[in-house]
Parts: sequence; C-alpha cells; structure tokens
Amino acid sequence: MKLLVTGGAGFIGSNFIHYILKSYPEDKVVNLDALTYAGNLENLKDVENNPNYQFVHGDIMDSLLVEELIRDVDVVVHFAAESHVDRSILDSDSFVRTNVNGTLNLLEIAKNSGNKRFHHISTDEVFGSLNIGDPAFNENTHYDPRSPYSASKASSDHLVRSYFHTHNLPVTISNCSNNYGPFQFPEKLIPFFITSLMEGRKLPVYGTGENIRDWLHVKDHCRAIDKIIREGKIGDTYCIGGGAEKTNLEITHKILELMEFDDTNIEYVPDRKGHDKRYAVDFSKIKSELAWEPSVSFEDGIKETVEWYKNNIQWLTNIKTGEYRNYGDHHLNNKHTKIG
Ligand code: NAD
Ligand code: TDX
Repeated sequence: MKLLVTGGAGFIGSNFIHYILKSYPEDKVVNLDALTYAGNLENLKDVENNPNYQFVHGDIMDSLLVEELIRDVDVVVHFAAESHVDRSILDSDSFVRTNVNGTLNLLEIAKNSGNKRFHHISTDEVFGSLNIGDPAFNENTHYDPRSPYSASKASSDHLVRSYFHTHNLPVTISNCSNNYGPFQFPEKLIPFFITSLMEGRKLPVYGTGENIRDWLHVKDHCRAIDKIIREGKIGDTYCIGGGAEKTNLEITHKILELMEFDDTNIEYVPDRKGHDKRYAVDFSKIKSELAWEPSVSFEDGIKETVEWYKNNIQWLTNIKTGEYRNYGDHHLNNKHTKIG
C-alpha cells in the first residue's frame, strides 16, 4: 500500500508513520507537511533514510502539489490540522483555512483523481461537552462543537461525509479522544506539565481542575487508524476512546507523583473560555466490528511518557530555542525531495 499522510510531522502523524513503516515493511509513505510551529522533522529522525519514506514540504492548500502527490497513492490519511484549542480561542483564521478549506481541497482532488480512498482523522470534541453521568459520545451523537477548533473540525467532518454521499468518495472518519505519548508538542496538557516541572515552573490548572478528558495512548490511536484504513466500512465513522476518564487534577497529581514533586507546584489560573466540562467515548463499534481496543493502560502509558520526555531533553531544548525549525531547513536542503 502507498499512503499519502498529511500532517505527518506533527504528534500523531509522526507516530503513525513510525507505526506503518515498522508494521508493513512493504508499504510506502509520502508525508506532506507545511511545517507550521507544530511540525517537527526531528520526530521522524529515525526513519528519514528509510527508502519507503519520503517527506514533501508543502501545504494541503497547494492544489498542484496535492494533485501530483495523490496521483500514485492508494490512500490519503489526513491528519494535517491546527490542533490546539487555546490557540483557536486567540485566533481562529488558520483553523478555518487548514481544517475546513484544506480538507475541502484534499477531498476535491481525491475525487478528481479517480476517487481515492480517504481517511479523515477527527476528534471527540465535535460532539460538544458532557455532564457527569451523561452517556459517552458514540457514532450517533449529534454534533455540538463549542470552540473554534472543534467547530472547524466538525465542519471538516461534514464535508468528508458530503463527498461520500454526493460523489461516492470512499471515505472513513474517526473521532478520537485526547491522545498522549512521545513527540507531543509541549503546549498540550500532559507534555506541558511534564516539561514545566523539568524547567522549574508551576503547573497552571485552568479553573478548578475538575474538567474530564478520556485519555488514549497515541500508539493505540495509530493501531485503530490502521485497522480502519484496511478493514473499515466505506462511508462509516468510528469513535475511538481510551476508557480512561480523568479529571485534569488527577492528571496533574499523577505527573507530580511520577516526577517526585508536591502539590505546592500547582497554580490555579483563570479558566479557559467556553471550557468543555467532560469528554467520554463509547468505542464499542470499533471493538465489535474491527476487534480494536486500547492496549496500553493509562498507568503504564503515563509512566512511559514521563520517562520519554526526561530522556529526550535535546528534542525539547530544540523546541524551546526554535532550533527544531532549522533542523527542517537542513533536512530539506540535504536529504529529501522538495516538490512545489
Ligand atoms: P499537531 O498539531 O501535532 O500536528 C499537526 C501537523 O499538521 C503539523 O505537523 C503541521 O505542520 C501540519 N499542518 C498544519 N497545517 C498544515 C497545512 N495547511 N498543510 C500541511 N500540513 C499542515 O496535531 P496532532 O495532535 O498530531 O493532531 C493530528 C490530527 O488528529 C488533527 O487533525 C487533530 O484534529 C486530530 N486529533 C488530535 C487529538 C489529540 O489529542 N492531539 C485527538 C483527536 C484528534
Ligand atoms: O495549561 C493547561 N492547563 C489546563 O488546565 C492546559 C494546556 C490545559 N489544561 C486543561 C484544558 C483541558 O481541560 O487540560 C485539558 C486538556 O487540554 P489540552 O491538552 O489543550 O487538550 P484539549 O483541549 O482537551 O484538546 C485535545 O484533545 C482533543 C487536543 O488538543 C485536540 O487536538 C484533540 O482534538
């Protein structure tokens, strides 16, 4: 199989590329990434010389480039997005550009290139916010996005489904809960708190810290996407979850415990605007239809993740100093194809 992965230099996309190249030595992967602040080619250092891997620096809005790349792949696996809720609250434009217009551009080209198989990576946040005791989100939950980020992702999901119904584009969609693990940009809760403690800063818990997220190790998300692109039913949506609901304070205390710090390192700060209370995902469909379920327990996964950040200080330092962006330049000039 030849895959066009968009956004493969980000957190989940880079983990997915590692997963595919390791699991399927015959498969080929083309990674199209614009290298925004969230794209980091150091995430792919281990595979950069793999003959089955090619990096292309470019934007999913660049139609000529996308047309050229889509032509000879079997499947498009679409991760590229603006992904951070807090940034979407400050400035929503780039979220609409990449998440909505960018997805539309890919769909249109996939349609015009012989109806390519298209898998769209989405989020549980499109379903809105749950209260304690509400049933978990599932594939039939109505959309109710409440942040500019989730509104842009909801819009992209609708466009993907519309291309299935209108044009018979062979699509699938997955809506996943919060991921954690290696290579996550240190703006998201778990890596931000781990790296803050490493750097001697306090942990800014928004509001009371009682908001709940369902956590899934990124490796398990990659396994689920792999199952869907190979065995998923065309036109279907799959909800993916970790079965590990935790309050933000539980996460905070766990990180403090694993890193041997005490509660005086917590600082309560004003709440996020429109902060969703709770996410929870019912993953029984993918479990029964595709025999997928999480394999990494939160206890093991969070321990391993803390260790990963402690053991990858150079990766982190390069982000803090901005050096990671030069790694991209060096890499493009010396090793990999740059088309467009
Ligand atoms: P990320 O922010 O770490 O990575 C996004 C990648 O997309 C970056 O490499 C960036 O350079 C690239 N990109 C951005 N705009 C682009 C453009 N216009 N053209 C080409 N590339 C572009 O994001 P992530 O956390 O890895 O999330 C990946 C996908 O998974 C997103 O679609 C996100 O909505 C979804 N998702 C994330 C989570 C999570 O917990 N992180 C959970 C569920 C779903
Ligand atoms: O400093 C912080 N303090 C804090 O209390 C940060 C960065 C976050 N939080 C809280 C807000 C959320 O309740 O922690 C929770 C998790 O926050 P994020 O890591 O920003 O994730 P979230 O907003 O839940 O969205 C994530 O999961 C779904 C990803 O960023 C999305 O891309 C994905 O779709």
